[in-house]
Amino acid sequence: MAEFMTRRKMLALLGSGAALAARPSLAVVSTQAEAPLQPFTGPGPNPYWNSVGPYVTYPQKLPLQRLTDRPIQLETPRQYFTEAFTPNAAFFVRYHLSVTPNEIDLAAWRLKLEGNFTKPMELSLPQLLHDFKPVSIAAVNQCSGNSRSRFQPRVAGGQWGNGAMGNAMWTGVRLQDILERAGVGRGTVQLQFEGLDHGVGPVDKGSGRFMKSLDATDAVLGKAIVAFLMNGEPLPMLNGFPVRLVVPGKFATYWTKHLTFIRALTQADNNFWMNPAYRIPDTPGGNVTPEAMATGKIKTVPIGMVDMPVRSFIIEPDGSAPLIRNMPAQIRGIAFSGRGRVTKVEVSTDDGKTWQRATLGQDHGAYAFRTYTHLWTPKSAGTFTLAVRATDQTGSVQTEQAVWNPGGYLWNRIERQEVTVLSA
Ligand SMILES: Nc1nc2c(c(=O)[nH]1)N[C@H]1C(S)=C(S)[C@@H](COP(=O)(O)O)O[C@H]1N2
Ligand SMILES: [Mo]
Repeated sequence: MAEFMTRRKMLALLGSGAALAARPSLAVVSTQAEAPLQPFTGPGPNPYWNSVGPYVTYPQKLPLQRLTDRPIQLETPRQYFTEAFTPNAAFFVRYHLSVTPNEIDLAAWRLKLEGNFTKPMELSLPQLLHDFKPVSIAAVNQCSGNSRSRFQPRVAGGQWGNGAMGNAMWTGVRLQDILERAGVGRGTVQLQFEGLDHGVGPVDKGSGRFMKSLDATDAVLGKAIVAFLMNGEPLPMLNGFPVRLVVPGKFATYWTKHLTFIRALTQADNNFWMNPAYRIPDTPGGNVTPEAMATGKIKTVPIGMVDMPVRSFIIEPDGSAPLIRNMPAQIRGIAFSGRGRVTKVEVSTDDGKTWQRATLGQDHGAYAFRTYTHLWTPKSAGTFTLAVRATDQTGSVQTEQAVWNPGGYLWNRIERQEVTVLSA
């Protein structure tokens, strides 16, 4: 019977039995063309959670989803986000330049403090490890362009799904302790950070060195650390071995990997990676329209001027298997904010019409992932749309409002997951 139905459908599509016999493969093509393709990476009702690249395995890494290979950009698959701490081997990777270090001679390596310091100096790794008091902080490293593929209209740049983020326990030396030792000179307006990677960068932009700067007056400098451990282990090479800058609450673009140069600047940094790259409209929420942007009158500021907005994610269920009516299902995932700890996570099982408070997991500090769980027993069969929204300490709550800016930054709309419930 089933075979007959299929055959009849194919015959209808092809118009005649003779054509079917002659070219059987056409039937498959035609049937697929009948149903519109799901949008893989947004926008759309239920885009893939991750990007769509193939799984690739780099040294010290589990199979991750490749966005580009030069520069190396790898996304963390969804299943790793059920836990508060992202395993080092699963942590996403983002570079801008094609030449990245494969090995580092630790005996020769120095952290160089240059420019307007009263005592410019070079610190060896043993000095960093022994001369300063180590501190630890759990903090989320999230790419400014995380979830960029959701933007509508689409914007240029890596079409990340949601996996350009990760939380780790970072251990290292307070940046402030290092700066004090070198003595930040009078008239220093910014501190610039640079690693060991290089390359040509975007053609003709003078951008072959990835340099990022923070204002000398930015309070975040007091929270930043020069980290040599990630979840208690040396950093994977691709995540910045031997040391990287950790800037709690700020987007990852300031979290310089392979940190080797710290420069005290007496003039604001205007290199390509500060301007025009990584800038947001100086508007509420960094939001703007393509039309307004096209006027050329919108003022922009470095994305470092803002902290990461509150976000939350549904990790399970992921829609890959049906739920069963009257059987309890665990809805779980993570939430975080760069602006203050997550105070509330709410889950909806009716597409955002009503909300229930989820149970929060262990508090690992204001800058970490906070896990949540919510037990749901579907009472009927059918298709349901789950949604999740988080609130942070500042009272900021996720909304249905989709942000738009030309860089594809700051996405934090309420996330959804469609699930099917069967009647057992
Ligand atoms: N040296 C160096 N540091 C860097 C970058 C880079 O290209 N080079 N990219 C930044 C950006 S934009 C991101 S998203 C994070 C990614 O960190 P990860 O690769 O450890 O996940 O590194 C930041 N630090
Ligand atoms: Mo990034």
